[in-house]
Amino acid sequence: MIGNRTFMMIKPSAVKDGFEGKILSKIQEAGFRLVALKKTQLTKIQAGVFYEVHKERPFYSDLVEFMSSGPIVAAILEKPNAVQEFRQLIGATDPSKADPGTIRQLYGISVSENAVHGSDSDENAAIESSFFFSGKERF
Ligand code: 3AN
Repeated sequence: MIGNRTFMMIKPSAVKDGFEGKILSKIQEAGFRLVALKKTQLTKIQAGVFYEVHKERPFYSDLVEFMSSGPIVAAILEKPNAVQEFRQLIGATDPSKADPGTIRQLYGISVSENAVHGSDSDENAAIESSFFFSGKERF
């Protein structure tokens, strides 16, 4: 069964640049409903746990450093086939390779500072959502 929820984060660089409103409005215009939303800052330990799957990759420590460097905006989004639909809306990991009009093409700076994170599977969407939100914070 295809899930209808995904998890996303607006990364510290895009928050610093003040793109939260523009990005959220693009997400809503694309038909996603906001189930949960918060602005918070990850500690290094939390960022390390969140990106644990990338532990062996050479960019892991820079990624943890960057993701804990400033506030982020986290959200749970709802739409049929949410994971795939959202990844299409954000575009390729490298903003210079992302399709025109995608969030990463519009607001990304580099492969690491690529504006947003989007879950890559229904399973990870559930794990990542629970990392940030309790049941009482979902509507
Ligand atoms: P995506 O976020 O598109 O699913 P992943 O899962 O391959 O991409 O990578 C997770 C995060 O790690 C990316 N969002 C990006 O910020 C960072 N990342 C991926 N590849 C690189 C790289 N070669 N150099 C620096 N950061 C990277």
